[in-house]
Amino acid sequence: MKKIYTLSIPYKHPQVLLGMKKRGFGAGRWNGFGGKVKEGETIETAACRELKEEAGIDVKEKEIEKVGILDFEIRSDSKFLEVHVFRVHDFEGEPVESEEMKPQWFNVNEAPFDVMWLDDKYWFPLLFQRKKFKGRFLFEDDTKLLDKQLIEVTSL
Ligand code: CJF
Repeated sequence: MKKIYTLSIPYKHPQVLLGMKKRGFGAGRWNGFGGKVKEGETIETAACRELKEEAGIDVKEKEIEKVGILDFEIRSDSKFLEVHVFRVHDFEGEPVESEEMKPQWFNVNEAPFDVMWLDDKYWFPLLFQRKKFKGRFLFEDDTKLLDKQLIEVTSL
């Protein structure tokens, strides 16, 4: 079963806001903010909800821009994920730590790729080049990337 996820990354040049995931899937890694899209929710509504829940910030739907769609297969546990990536242009409130995430600003050139999902180093730089992308990543498990495809697209 394929599940749909959001992943939102606030970007105020030259910095991005990431969160250290404290529990659950991806714990111990820096990532954008996101999670599963629930029934009856649009992907955009889910993205804004997760930004509030995980980072404590208020984001309007007009302030998020879809920049990528990533398909993942994790073979070891037959997991399939479709992740919709959003760049967040503006928000209200100060980022606060939640039970899920500890937020921190990073310079775009100093993203902690060693402590992020293995796919991130490939598509993350496109976020800051005003590019849109589609990708497919095949993982054996959390720590082993077997295959990758990444293309730039004009529309998603
Ligand atoms: N950056 C990133 N976020 C993911 C997943 C991922 N790689 C796949 C697990 C192998 N890379 N998210 C999935 C869960 O929801 C948030 C984003």
